[in-house]
Amino acid sequence: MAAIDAPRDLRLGWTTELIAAADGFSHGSAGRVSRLDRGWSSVLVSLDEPPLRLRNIGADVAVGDFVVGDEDGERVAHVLPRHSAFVRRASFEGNRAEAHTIAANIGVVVLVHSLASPPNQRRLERELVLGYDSGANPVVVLTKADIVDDPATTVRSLQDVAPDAPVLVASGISGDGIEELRSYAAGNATIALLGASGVGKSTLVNAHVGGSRMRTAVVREGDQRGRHTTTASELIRLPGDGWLIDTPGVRAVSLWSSGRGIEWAFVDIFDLMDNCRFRNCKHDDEPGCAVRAAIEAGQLDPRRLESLKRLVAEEAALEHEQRERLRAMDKRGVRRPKPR
Ligand SMILES: Nc1nc2c(ncn2[C@@H]2O[C@H](COP(=O)(O)OP(=O)(O)OP(=O)(O)O)[C@@H](O)[C@H]2O)c(=O)[nH]1
Ligand SMILES: [Mg+2]
Ligand SMILES: [Zn+2]
Repeated sequence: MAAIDAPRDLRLGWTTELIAAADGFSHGSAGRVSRLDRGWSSVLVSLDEPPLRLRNIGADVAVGDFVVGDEDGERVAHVLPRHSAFVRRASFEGNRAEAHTIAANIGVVVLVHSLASPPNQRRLERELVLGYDSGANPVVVLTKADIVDDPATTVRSLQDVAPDAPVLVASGISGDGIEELRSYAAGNATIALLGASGVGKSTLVNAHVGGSRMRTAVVREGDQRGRHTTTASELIRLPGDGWLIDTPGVRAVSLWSSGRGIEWAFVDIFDLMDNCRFRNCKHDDEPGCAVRAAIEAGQLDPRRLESLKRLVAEEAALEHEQRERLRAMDKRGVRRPKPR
C-alpha cells in the first residue's frame, strides 16, 4: 500500500524536507530509528505506539535516522538524507578505513568528560573535530560536579582547547546543570551524548527523564575507567519536547572527516596563521611566524600546535587511503559507495 502523504508524528522531528523525501517512496511505514540491535532497527512511527522492528539488510542505518520500510514491513528500504551525523573511523583492524555513524540528525553534540579524572585535552580536541564535522553544534559537559571541590581548573583546561564551544559543569546525581543542558533541546532538537565509558552519559539521561531508564554501573576505583555498560545507542524522548541520544562509551576517537572540522576546532591557531608573514609558513622557525610568536609569549600551548599538526597528518593519511581504495574498487568494477 502506498504511504504517500501519510500523516507524520511531528514530535519525532520530521521536517518539510524529510516528509517530502519520505513521500517520494511509495512503500510502507516511515519513522525514526530509536535503537539498533544486531541487524534490527527499532523504528518509532508515533510517540503513542511501540516502535516497529525492521531488518537492516543492506541499509546503513544509524540511531536518529529517518527511514522508510518496505511494503511488507520487514526491512528498512530507504534511509532518508541526514542533515547531520557524528561519524568516526570504525576500527584499524585489517587496515581498512570504515566509517561508523554513531548518531544522525542531531542538533547538538555533547562531548561528555568527567571531573573525577584529569582533563584530557587531546581527546577533546579530536572529539571537537568530529563534532564540528558532524554539522551539529558541539557543547562540552563536565559531569560529577558533586564530587569535586572546585571545577574551575579543569573547566579552564578544557575551555583552552575548545575556543568556540561552551563548557558546562553538571551532575547527573545532584541535578546541577541539567536545566542548562536541557535548554539545548529547545525547539524539539536532538542532543547526542558522546564520551568515554563511565563519564556519566546514561546518568545524565536518567537525570533528564527521571528514574533509571538507562542502566549505569560504577567505574573502576583506580583509574575511573567505565565498564561499557551501555551497549547500544538509544534515542530517548525528553519530557515536553526534544530528544537525547545515549551512546556506548568509545575508547578511541579516530578521525573520519572530510569537512572543516579541524579549522573550527583550532580556530585560535587558524586566526593566528592569518598573521604569519609567509602564506606557506610551517610554523617551525620561519621569520614573522605569528603562531611561534604566540607560543613564545605564553599565549598558546605548544602542545596544541603539535596536536593540530598530528590531526592534519592523520586526516591526510585517511584521505589518501580513501582515494586508494576507490581507485582499487574502480579497477575491479565495483560500484562506488554513495557519498555522504
Ligand atoms: N557522583 C557522581 N557520580 C556519577 C555522576 N554521573 C555518573 N556517575 C557515576 O559514574 C558511574 C558511571 O556512570 P554511567 O552513567 O553508567 O556512565 P556512562 O558514560 O553511561 O558509561 P558507559 O555506558 O559505559 O559508556 C556510575 O557509578 C554513576 O553513578 C555524577 O554526576 N556524580
Ligand atoms: Mg551508559
Ligand atoms: Zn607561522
